[in-house]
Amino acid sequence: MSVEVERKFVFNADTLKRLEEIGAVCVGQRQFRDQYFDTPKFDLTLRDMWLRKRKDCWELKCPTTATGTEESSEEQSKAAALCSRYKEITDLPEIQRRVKEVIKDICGDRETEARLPQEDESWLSEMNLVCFADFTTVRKSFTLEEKGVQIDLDQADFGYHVGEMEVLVPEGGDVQSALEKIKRTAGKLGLTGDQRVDGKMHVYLERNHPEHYAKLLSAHVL
Ligand code: V4E
Repeated sequence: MSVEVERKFVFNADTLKRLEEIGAVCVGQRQFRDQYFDTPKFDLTLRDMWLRKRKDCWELKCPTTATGTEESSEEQSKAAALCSRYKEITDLPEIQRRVKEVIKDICGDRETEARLPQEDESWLSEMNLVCFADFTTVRKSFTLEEKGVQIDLDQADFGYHVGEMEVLVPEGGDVQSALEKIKRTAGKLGLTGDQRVDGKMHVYLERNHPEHYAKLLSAHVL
């Protein structure tokens, strides 16, 4: 399990020029379809848990438990506020276990199989999970000299584009150093704004599922 620390940013034609100037290397372009799942009452996303299938792989993003020791100055806190941090779980039995924990809290201990073959998706209906978002993204990725920083420029098929810089921190690793890397990279790219930039899901839900979107806004998840 690792923690993803990332900052979203607005990009335009100048960003590509700037990336070249700061020595970013394009490591490729790929396309992927994302399908996100939740219960009809939004039990996962209202807990800021995001269950996704991408290219036949399952992933669950969950909030991290803040340690409270990471930001020691006001400047660091401001920089950190522009970043999101999520635990990324990719092991399917572990994903199923965590989702089951949530479902169990709501509907009691429903009988679900603990381990199911990856290709068998009956666990979704057993846990009352339905697909609420389905979209495709074209992603251009860049690496930088700054070790461990990846920059992605995403174009989603529903007409929204967004950039993100990301550092993956192994469990128990140094989140503060990841925040500093992101801050340095933002500086190199000339990102001056101090507003958080909406991710693809934010815009997707706002446009396609206003009821779900409104609930997540009220719960301060988005
Ligand atoms: C965590 C989260 C969602 C799941 C999708 O996360 P995101 O990193 O935006 O997607 P993507 O396609 O860039 O995934 P990657 O390829 O990096 O794994 S959807 C909404 N959230 C919460 C969230 C939030 N509250 N604020 C921000 C800025 N981002 C995400």
